Amino acid sequence: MNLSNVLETKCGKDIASCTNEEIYFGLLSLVDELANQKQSNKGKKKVYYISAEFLIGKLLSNNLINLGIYEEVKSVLEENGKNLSDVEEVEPEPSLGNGGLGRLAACFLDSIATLGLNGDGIGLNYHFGLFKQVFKDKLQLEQKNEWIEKNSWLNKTDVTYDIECGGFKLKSRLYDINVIGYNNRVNKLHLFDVETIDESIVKDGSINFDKEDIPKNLTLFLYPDDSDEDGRLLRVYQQYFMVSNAARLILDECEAKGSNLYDLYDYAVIQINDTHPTMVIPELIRLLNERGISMDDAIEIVSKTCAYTNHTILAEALEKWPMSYLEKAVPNLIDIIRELDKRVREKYEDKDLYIIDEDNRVHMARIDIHYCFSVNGVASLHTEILEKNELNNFYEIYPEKFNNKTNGITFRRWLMHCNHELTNLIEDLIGDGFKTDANELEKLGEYVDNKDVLQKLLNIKFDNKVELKNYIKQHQGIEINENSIFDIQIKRLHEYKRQQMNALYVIYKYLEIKNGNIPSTPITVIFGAKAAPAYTIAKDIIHLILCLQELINNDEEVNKYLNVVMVENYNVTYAEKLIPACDISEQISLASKEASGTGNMKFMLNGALTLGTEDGANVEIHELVGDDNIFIFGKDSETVIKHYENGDYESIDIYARNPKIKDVVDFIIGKELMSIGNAESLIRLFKEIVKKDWFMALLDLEDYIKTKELAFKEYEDRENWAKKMLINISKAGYFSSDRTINDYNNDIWKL
Ligand code: 8GP
Repeated sequence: MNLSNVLETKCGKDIASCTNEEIYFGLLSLVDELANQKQSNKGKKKVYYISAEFLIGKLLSNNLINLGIYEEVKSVLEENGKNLSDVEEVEPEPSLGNGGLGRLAACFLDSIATLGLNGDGIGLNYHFGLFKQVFKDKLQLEQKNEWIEKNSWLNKTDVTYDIECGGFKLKSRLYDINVIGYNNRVNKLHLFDVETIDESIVKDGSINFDKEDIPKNLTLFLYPDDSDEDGRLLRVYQQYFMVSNAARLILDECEAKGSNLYDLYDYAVIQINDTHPTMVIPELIRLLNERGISMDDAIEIVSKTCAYTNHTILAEALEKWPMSYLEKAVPNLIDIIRELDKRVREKYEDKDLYIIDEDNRVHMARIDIHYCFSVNGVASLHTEILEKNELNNFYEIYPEKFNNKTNGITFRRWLMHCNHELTNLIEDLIGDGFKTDANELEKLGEYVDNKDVLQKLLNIKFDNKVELKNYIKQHQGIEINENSIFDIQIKRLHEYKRQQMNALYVIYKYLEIKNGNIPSTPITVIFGAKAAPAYTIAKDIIHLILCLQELINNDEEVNKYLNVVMVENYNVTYAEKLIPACDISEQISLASKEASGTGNMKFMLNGALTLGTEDGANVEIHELVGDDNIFIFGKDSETVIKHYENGDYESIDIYARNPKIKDVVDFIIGKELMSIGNAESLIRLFKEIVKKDWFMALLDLEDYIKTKELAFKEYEDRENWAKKMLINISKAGYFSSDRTINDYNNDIWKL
């Protein structure tokens, strides 16, 4: 294929005279054409990964890489005076996910296709996805995030279903996105939409709409505000719509391949990504009943087909729907859910195992655990906590169902695409085998004393820092110093992730500098996070960070040594710029609360050093790199769990006892911040930390400050730091999602 000619035909004119937009649409159409030509061998059994979120990020460059034409396209564009990264800028980022759970789903699709496995994703086609974050007056505002254009990666299909909800019928339509494996097969991401959707009911500049008008609003937003009952009901409708479509599609596909439905599990395995898709269990049972299969048989068939992944132990995230909501939204499922509950009650006396509790709420995770054949956590520590604590009563009766699958990330996006320079260096040193076998990164260990290689690593990091600096300048007008230490915390905003503890460190450092204790190397603390629209304290934390940003960056005495930046609308695209530029990766959740984390893996792979607690996959990173190549602090999960059990943690004791901590916390409501910030918000946050501090930021603050100072000190020895970087990269192979998916396939899916 002569790429230059093909692309010119696609664009309708010579490349040199095309706009970046025209080139983008030309490439999009070319990629889809090449993908559709790839005949994937169908295979008898397929995994269906059902998820409310698929945080896929921009697709153009990744698709070019996976098709093996990235370099060629790049040089054809260059020959015509065009730049591929300018073309990438034109692509809108699909906003189909929120955080780790959604990004994991996207990495998994990449690995499933790359390993040549038969597996599709199923989810919803949210028109405005998760909101777009804008900052105004140092507060987060939410706006709709439009991403669907006339030409997009979505391909309209002929598949439609009539879905019956409480009170009305909805006509669905399936849209597909091609999932192109690296040098391998093409799978699908199936996204269902409702035909009657009406984008015009959302007014510009807001995320408000009539929550009761389900036929018009169903697929507008991911996680619509659930602070009122209409919002919560809408979520139930969304979940049911997603799984009812999924169930029908799965049954249709399996029957077409010859299944008599009694052998469904020979044709399909359904991975339920957290509890959002749980209703697929009763819905499948219902559809099998409709097709003449008895209740006993249907339950057995479905239980042998479905597997469940738990992504969090936070109680608020384990969904419990009031029966009254289900009666209203999904009346067809009520009898089946009652039947599933009855069978549990007949067997067990422990009320904590019941699906329907005394308050008539339906525990979605309990449906999953009783009626799936596999239950997995997402990192060793997380799975251990599920087995020993959170789900211990279930583990006692179903030990054989529980298993661990430590998360992973796709190296195509999180190395090859986002860090070309580092990829090239690695390839020069050890060849390109690591692209398909990530364990080969271990070979980099040989270079740990090679000064030339270490210097190259530092140079690449520096270049990436300059690039990030320019990007932030261009997008937010904020100037940062590329010669400073880049200390980065990017993830959803949640108190358990403890961005507030990092903000308290910033205050500590500010006060130190004011007192004449100047750091040897300047520091730039970077945050990126969205807060759920109804999560008040999370928004207060954003406000605090934005106030600190203004205060510090405008203080001539301090800003030479310390800067704070909260990037606006943190998303996958931003992550791809931030991660390669990072020196210190902040993974500071309260031990036991972060199921795994995957940002920690991305940073490590790109040569950042972790500053973290013994939580989630940090534990496994620590084991792999050893004590010398990571900065660990804070109380361990056992201690934390005991505090919760005994109810004996009082932040006010720490605040009152430790004058240094008191000064730092008091600063939140001191004159400097109160004069530029919103008093109500700052006072509320101050009180929360002093009186409640449910996620124990003060418990670890002192150790955090100490360890962070140590990390900054070690940074001074550049060569030694580069060694640590190299060791981190060389040990990152374990966290390839190819490894994770192989584990899922060997232990659960058996495709
Ligand atoms: C996240 C976990 O918080 C994170 O530790 C883990 O790495 C990731 O899942 C992938 O396993 N959980 C969520 O994103 C989550 O629970 N989201 C809820 C809002 C749906």
